[in-house]
Amino acid sequence: MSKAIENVISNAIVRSFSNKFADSLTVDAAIVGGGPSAMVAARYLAEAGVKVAVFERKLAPGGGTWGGGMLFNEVVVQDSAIAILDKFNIRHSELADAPGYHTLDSVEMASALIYGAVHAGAKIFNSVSVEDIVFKNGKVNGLVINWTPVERLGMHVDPLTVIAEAVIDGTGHPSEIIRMATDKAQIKIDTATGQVMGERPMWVDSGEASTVENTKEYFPGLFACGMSANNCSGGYRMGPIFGGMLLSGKKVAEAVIAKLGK
Ligand code: 48F
Repeated sequence: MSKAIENVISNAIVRSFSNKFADSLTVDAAIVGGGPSAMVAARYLAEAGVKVAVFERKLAPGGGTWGGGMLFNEVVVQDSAIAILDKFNIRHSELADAPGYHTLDSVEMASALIYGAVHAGAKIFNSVSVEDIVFKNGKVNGLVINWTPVERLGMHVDPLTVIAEAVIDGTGHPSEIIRMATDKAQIKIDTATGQVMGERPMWVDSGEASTVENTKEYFPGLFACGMSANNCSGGYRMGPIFGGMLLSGKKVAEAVIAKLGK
């Protein structure tokens, strides 16, 4: 008797997903959050031959990209990050009255960043929340993960773990993973206070520069990029300009590649 097509479909999905998931339980780099800095990092890492998986709490990766500024779905990127937009084939147009600044469609940007990361070989697991870190022998060794619906419903279900040489906190404004490390593992991170310093109010050019400057390894095995890096080091916020996020993603990838000797 030939298999029912209903069975063929279900089997294919379960097998294919299980293979992908099982293979991603041990990676070189695990990224938490699927925002713009993370997507750029994932692509550069994958292209360098680094085995990389991204865990994103929401159903749709892309983080704060989709909504542009106040739901006006356009964002601004400055000249310094245009090469990254071009690499992802994201179209942009320079402002006639403010040379050096470009507008682009935020939906095109979000979807192109995600596609670029996956197509380069990064694995993205959506609707997965990181609820803890693996911390062994004074080093961050991986992530503790569970389904977001389990987290949201407060279900009493034990998580699974991912082992990684490098963990990248791309969780945006809250720096969730670095905070877990300082709170639960009681470590001091590489900031002026040893703790997460917290984001300051809006100052666009300062925030853009400090996001990139503060993208680094904060503790052995634990890196931060994007708004998470800015928040860790007490930088100013910058709103819907994304050059700093894109450059931060590239910078964290380079730091991880150097650390792993890839
Ligand atoms: O905040 P987010 O977009 O990351 P980003 O790369 O970019 C920031 C900009 O979008 C914007 C900005 C630009 O000027 O200020 O805010 O720093 O995306 C962070 C992603 O991380 C996910 C969250 O759902 C979001 O999509 N995330 C946060 N905590 C967790 C997580 C967690 N514990 N587990 C999994 N995903």
